[in-house]
Amino acid sequence: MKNKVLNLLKENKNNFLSGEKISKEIGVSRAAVWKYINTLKEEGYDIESISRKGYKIINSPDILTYEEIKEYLNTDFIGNKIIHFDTINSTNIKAKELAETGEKEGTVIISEEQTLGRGRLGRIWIAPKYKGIWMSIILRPNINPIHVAKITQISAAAVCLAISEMEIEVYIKWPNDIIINNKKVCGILTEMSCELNKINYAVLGIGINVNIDENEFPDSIKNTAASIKSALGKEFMRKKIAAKVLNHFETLYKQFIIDGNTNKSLDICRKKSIVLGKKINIIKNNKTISVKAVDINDEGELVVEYENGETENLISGEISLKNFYNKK
Ligand code: BTX
Repeated sequence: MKNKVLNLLKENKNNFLSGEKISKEIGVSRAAVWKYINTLKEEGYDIESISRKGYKIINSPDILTYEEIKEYLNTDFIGNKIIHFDTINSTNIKAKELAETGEKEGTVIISEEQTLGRGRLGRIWIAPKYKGIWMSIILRPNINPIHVAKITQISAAAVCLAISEMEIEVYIKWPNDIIINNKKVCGILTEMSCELNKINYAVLGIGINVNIDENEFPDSIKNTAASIKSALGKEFMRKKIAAKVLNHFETLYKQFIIDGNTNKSLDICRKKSIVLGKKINIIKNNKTISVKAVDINDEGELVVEYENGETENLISGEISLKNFYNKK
C-alpha cells in the first residue's frame, strides 16, 4: 500500500494530490494515507503537504528499493523483483535461502547494510549502512556447472562498464575484484547449488563501495580498499549505479544463456585486466610461485606461464601482484 501511495505521488510529480484522491485511488482511508505519507517521510522522502491541496513529492532518497531503482532500470527480467532490507547478515545467505524455496531467476536481494557480509573462503566483506551496493542476484542458468566461473567474469565486465560511465579508470583483477587506483572497489562472490550436470541455482553477490570515505575503512583494509567517492571526491547515487550494473549484467548474461556467447564479456575482462602481461604470484600446494599472466581464455580461465615455459589454466583462486597496493 505504501508503495502504491509512493507510485501515485511519483506519477504526479509536479502536482499536489489530495488525500481524498489518493484514498479513493488505492481504496484506503484518508487516515491510512496520512500514515503511509509519514512512513515515507521517515524513509527520507521529501513530501510537501499543504492543507486543502494535498501532497507533492519533492525529492526521493538514495535508497535501494525497487521503487527507486526501477526508474533507471531497463531490463527484462534481472531486477524485476527487488527484495530490499534495511539490514541483513548477508544478501548471499538470504538469496540462497530464497532460491532453495523456488524464488525465480532475476530476483535481486539488496540491503542497505550487511552485518556478516561474506567474501570468498569464509572471509568477511565490510558493508556499512547506506554507503555501498550490497546485492545478490538469483540465477538459474541452464548450463553445465563447469561453466559457472564465466558468470563471475560476466558480472566483473558488467560492473566495470557501469563504473566506467563515471569517467574513471576501472580495472579487473581476475577473477573477482574490480580495481580503481590500485585498490579494491568491488568484490564478487558467486555461489551455486548443483548436481552433476545441472545447476539448481547460482547466487551472484556483488559488493560495490560507493560513498565510503577513505577514513571510514577499518585499518585492516584501509590500504587496499577504495570507494568511488574516495577516488573521485564526491558522492554518487547508489540507486543509479545499481541499475546500471543490472542493465549491463542482463545484456551480457543474456548473450551467454541464449547462445553461449561470452565474447563481449571476456573481451572486456581482457582489455580491463590489471594482471595480463604481468608477473604474479600464485599459491600452489602451499607454495608461492611466480608466474606470468598471459591470457584469459574463452572459458574465462587465467592462462599463466611458468618460468620453464609451461602454461596452466587457472579456474579460480588467489593471485597477487607484486607491490600492487603500494603503487599510487
Ligand atoms: P574476497 O574474499 O575476494 O575479498 C575479501 C577481502 O577483501 C577481505 O578479506 C578484506 O581483506 C577485503 N575487504 C573486505 N571488505 C571490503 C570492502 N568493502 N572493500 C574492499 N575490500 C574489502 C570478495 O571476496 C567478494 C565479496 C562479495 C561481497 C558481496 S556484498 C553482497 C553479497 N553478499 C555477501 O555476503 N557477499 C556478497
